[in-house]
This record gives sequence, C-alpha cells and structure tokens, in this order.
Amino acid sequence: MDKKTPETVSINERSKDQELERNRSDPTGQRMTTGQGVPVEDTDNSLRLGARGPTLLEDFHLREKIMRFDHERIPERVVHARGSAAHGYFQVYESLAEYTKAKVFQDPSKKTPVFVRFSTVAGSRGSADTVRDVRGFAVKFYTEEGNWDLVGNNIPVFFIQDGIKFPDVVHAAKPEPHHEMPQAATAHDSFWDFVSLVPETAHMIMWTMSDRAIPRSFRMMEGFGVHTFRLVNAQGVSRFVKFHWKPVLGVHSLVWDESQKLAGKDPDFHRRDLWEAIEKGNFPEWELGLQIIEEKDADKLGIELLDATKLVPEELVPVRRVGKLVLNRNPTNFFAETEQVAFCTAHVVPGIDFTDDPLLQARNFSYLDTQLTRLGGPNFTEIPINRPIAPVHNYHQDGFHRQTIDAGRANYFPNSLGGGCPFMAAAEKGGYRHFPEKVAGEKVRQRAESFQDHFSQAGLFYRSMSKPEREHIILALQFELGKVEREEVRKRVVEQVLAKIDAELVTEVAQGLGMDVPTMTAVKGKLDKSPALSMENQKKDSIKTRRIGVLVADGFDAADLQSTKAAIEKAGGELVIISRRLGTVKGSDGQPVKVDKSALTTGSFEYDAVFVPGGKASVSVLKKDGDSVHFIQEAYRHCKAIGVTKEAAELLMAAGVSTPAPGVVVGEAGGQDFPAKFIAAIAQHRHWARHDKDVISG
Ligand code: HDE
Repeated sequence: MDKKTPETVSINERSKDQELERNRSDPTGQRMTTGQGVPVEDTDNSLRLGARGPTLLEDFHLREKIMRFDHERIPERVVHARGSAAHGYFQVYESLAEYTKAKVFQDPSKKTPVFVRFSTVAGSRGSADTVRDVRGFAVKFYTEEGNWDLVGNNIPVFFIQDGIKFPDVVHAAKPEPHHEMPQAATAHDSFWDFVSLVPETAHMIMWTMSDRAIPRSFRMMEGFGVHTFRLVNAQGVSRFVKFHWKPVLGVHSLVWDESQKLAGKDPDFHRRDLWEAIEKGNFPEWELGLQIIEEKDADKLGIELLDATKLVPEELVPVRRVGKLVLNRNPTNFFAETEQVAFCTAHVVPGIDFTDDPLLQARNFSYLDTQLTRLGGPNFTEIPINRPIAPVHNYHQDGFHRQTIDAGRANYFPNSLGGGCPFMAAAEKGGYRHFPEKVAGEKVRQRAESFQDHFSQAGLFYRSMSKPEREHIILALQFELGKVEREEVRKRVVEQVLAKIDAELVTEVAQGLGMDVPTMTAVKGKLDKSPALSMENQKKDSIKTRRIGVLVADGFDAADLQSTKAAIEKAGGELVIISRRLGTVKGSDGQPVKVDKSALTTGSFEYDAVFVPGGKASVSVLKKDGDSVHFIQEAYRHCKAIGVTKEAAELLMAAGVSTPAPGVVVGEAGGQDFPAKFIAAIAQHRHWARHDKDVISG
C-alpha cells in the first residue's frame, strides 16, 4: 500500500457495532480460565492445607479472583453519575452543505452510528431516576472524519454564565459536605443559598422547578445543545447555530407526587423504560432541529448568544428539523459502554465550531480533564466505546493502559526517519481548521453588559406556561424552599429572585411559605410570551408505547377486556394486567388471563392510564380492595385517563370519583365508542381540569 495515501473509512449504521465486536467476549460453550488463559479446575474451594487448614498463598486463582473483584469500581462521574444509554443512528433529511461541511450532514442516504447517554446531574450512580433534576442528553456521533459529541441537556439554558462558577454551583447542589445529605435533591439550604446570591440562576431555576425536570421518560423529553455553536461551510462561511432534539412521541412529564413514589417503588423507572422500549422494538426517535442565525443578524436579536442562561425563542428564530436520531440497540454491557463512555464538548469535526461562550470554553477543558481520574489515564480514547471509527494516527504515546502498538522509530514531528508521517492535512483535505474569528481586547475578569439581564427570560418562561404548569412551578418552589432550614435563605430567594420574575409567582410562593409578599421589581423583555416553551402546546396525538394498568379479579368482563385491548394495542399502547396475586385470573367466559403484575409490586404511578373492565364478581372484589380503590384515587389525583366499563363504574363511586369528570371515560353496557373515547383521553396525557382532585386521597 502507498504509505502516503491516508486511510479513509466509509461508515454505515452498523459500523460501530462491527467495530465493537472485536472486543466482545461470549462465554457460551467455553471453559473458565484465569486471566492468563489457564483453564480453571475449581472456582468454589480455595487451595488449603487439609480440608480445615489454612489457605495457601500459592493459590493464584484465588488471589487473582479476589484482586480483580477488589478493583472493579472506578470513580463515578463528578456530575451526571446516574445514566442510561443506547446505540442508534443519525440520518440527515437533506444535504446541509449550504451551512456546514460536516460529513454527517451531507448525505441523506447515510446512517451515522451514535451512542446516546441520558443522565441526571446531582445524584450518585445508584440514585433514583425520577428525582427533580436536569437530564443530560449526550450524543456521540461516530463519523468518518472523527467523533463529534453533542453534550446537551433536556433544558435549553444553564445555571451560570461562566464555567469558573461550575464547581460552586455543583458543590451547592450536591449533598452538603458535613453530613452528605440530601441525595439527588436540590431541596436544601446550600443550593438555595447559592441561588439567592447568584441572580444569573433565575432562568434555569424556573425550568428546574417546572415539570421539565421530572420527565415521563427519556423518550419523551427534548434535548438542547444549550450553547451557541458555529456551523461552517466549505467556503468558510460561519453561521451561529443552536441545536435541538425534538422527541417524536411529544414532550411529557410526571407529576411530583408520582416522581417521589416512583423513586421508592422503581428507582430504575427511566432506565427500565428506555431498555424495554428498545427490546420491544419501540425505537425512541428524535428529530434534530437547528436554529440558524446569520452572524450579521445576531445583534438585531437583542439576545446575548454567548450567554448560556438565555434561549432564542422559537417564535423569533424557527427551529428547522433537519434529520432524525433513532435508538435501536441496547448496550451489550453497562460498564464497558454506558459507564466508560467519555463525552467532550471539544470533540468536534470540520464544519462545527465553537463560539466564545465562557461556559462552553470551560467545558472544552473540563471534559477532557475529568476522564484522567475517572478512566485512569490519557488512553481512554482507546476504550472500545470511545475509539472513533475514523483512523487514528498521532505522536501521542505510552501512558497507563496503552493498547496501540506504535510501529516505527519516529515519534516526533517533523521527522525524516518515518518519512514525515503521520503528516498534516490541509483544510481542503479534511484537516480541522478553527474558524478564524477576529477578536481583540484587554485581558479582564469581567462580564459584558449584555450578560447582565438575569430576569427577563425567567419571566418569559413563567408567563409562557399554562395555568397547571405555573401551579406546578409554585408548588415545586414551596416544596424546595419549605425544606430549607434557614429563614434568611428562603427570604432572600423570595425577595432577590422571585420578586424579580413575576408577581403571581412571588405572591403564591411567599404566601405558601407563610412570608410577607415583597414588592415586585420584575424586569420584562421585549417578548411577552413564547408559546413554544409550554409543554401544553406540544402535540398530543398518540398513545404509542403508553402503558395502561388494568385492574381485574376473577369474573371480569372478558369481552370488555378483549375489545379494549385490541383497540389500544392497535393504537400502539400496551395493557398490563394487575391483580391481587400473580398467576392467572378467570374472565366471565371462563378463560384464564395471565396476570402481569401483582398489586403488591406496582402502583398507579407506573402507568399512563387505568382501565377497569366490568364484570359483577370482579368489581365487587375490587370495590372492597383498598389497593384497587387507592389505585383509582391516585390515578385521578394525578389527572390521568381512567376508563371503566359497565359495573366498573361502581369502583369509581367507591373511590369517591364523581362523574362526569375530565378524562374519566365510562363505557355503558354494549357501548361501541368506549375504546375511541378512552384512547383520545389517554393521548391527552393529563386532565388538569379536575377541580375536585384535591379532596380525593391518593
Ligand atoms: Fe457538564 N460535565 N459541565 N454540562 N455534562 C460533565 O464530564 C462541566 C454543562 C453534561 O453522559 C463531566 O465526563 C462544566 C452544561 C452532560 O457522560 C464534567 C460545565 C451542559 C454530562 C462536566 C458543565 C452539560 C456532563 C462529568 C460548566 C448542557 C454527562 C463527567 C462550564 C449543555 C455526559 C464527564 C455523560 C458531564 C463539566 C456544564 C451537560 C465534569 C465545567 C451547560 C450531559 O467534565
């Protein structure tokens, strides 16, 4: 081969999977061996002197086995420790050559492999999935010109403007240093102390107190690149860009009470949901959206694009949907892939570039650096999940865990001993050339005047919410601040932060905390509302992958169950049969039906809706069963769709639910339109207009 011809690769959806295959080890049909490949005779008994005597140091299998066990753990991520990931691909709808030369965006027939990790931020690796927190949404694209990582969140803004404050905000949010409490929660003094003293957190606080911070599923949340990046085309023209991921299933959330109950009953709720959806072939999908801003128009927007506490409302710059992301394969091994994957904002490819956002600039340093401790040295790029499909050649060498065996004598540049290789690539030949932005100035520790507005977008977000969403923000703040022990911290948040956001907000929160309502000092921006920010305005047209809990006892109406099941499954939903104990329940036709969950192991909060078929015998048992009555009450309180047919209407009465009520669908005997009405109610996701819900226990 001509040594001067650089290697290239062509990629397809399977490229990364095939490349990972080199490292997979399947024990099926194999003997057990030591790490040195020596077959093992006995792994249950250590080697001892006499059956009751001391263990011999000579037992190399014992020593190796214990030594390997002792060192299984690596440090968890300092933030985003709790995560779940999946493989898939990205495909662009049409060439974006006009905007960027990045190869991932050129060819609509190409599927670029990706690995995506979702996470919470504050909790430890074993913390619950459904806590109130930001969710990470990190995407690694294995492109033919190297890896591109888009390391985003499910919230489009951030707590701080400058990366130098990151250790402070994270220290404040994490468990307090003296007693390491609370776990995976911001409802404590140090976090709100920080918020009260750092007004730039205001906008992000509105998002984290909103339902966005308790997603129904990873599959039903948006993703955002947060910072402004650049797209650069082959002619060297740069435009500003904000990246968005739009979930095909719509954006949906839990309610706070559910989140807390789920954290106890199924702390893996989101991880399980992602895993099971992929196993069942319900591949999660997002569309990539771009907000492209011409450099010349940036100033006219009146929004500081370098300030990560600001978003660009979609009403001002529409989001253009340019491609899709599909997750279709679960990892083979959690540690090897999900835990060892190392994202970095500085992993970019030609055609994608940075801006001077001071948060992004600090991230570009941090992500590379943190892996040294977490993954044990600089060779983490060689770990299978991290290594690019694109060829890698450079003069980096040695270090812990080096895998590559570098051939040749020349490990420096320039060299003549190695024929000058590896050599540089001109930009025209694929070499990464940084966008030659013109900058001038004095070295200062200062923020520009344009970074000083901390409240107008916080207010914009709050005002753009529907009434129920605003109520949830108020309740979340009452909860979080209610857990703050120091009164002066509570007071400062109310007076110095909330009073500058919105009158309704500060009044309700102050009253809920038993405090005087401070004088309003709100700052309004040009835009009064951005409807795109409200989840209530997102599409609600499908029940795909929704789980409907079905309460039954012996004697349930078999025809009701069958017709409802057929209709729901046709619409893409799933029924889960719940009864007192596992095994089977008998329908009115005498046929047994398999029970999926016993009442003991589940709760209404694990489902999107409830269905109770008629059947006199079944309903009379359920009416007297506290768990079943509670199930209905809780689902009602959480504003979910409830469907009952025939006699099952009596269960509603037993639960204190009076009909008609929004989202409660009662099917009369022989009624034909029940499934359609019930499906329409489920697609709404929640029925907030239940005015009496608070008088029902749950
Ligand atoms: Fe991160 N962040 N971050 N972050 N971040 C990390 O990198 C950091 C920020 C985000 O699934 C760490 O490999 C700094 C914004 C995600 O592996 C660390 C600053 C956004 C993940 C780090 C930020 C994020 C991380 C910890 C402020 C949304 C998980 C382990 C300047 C756009 C990635 C690691 C995964 C992880 C630093 C702010 C998203 C310490 C210094 C803003 C999704 O390097």
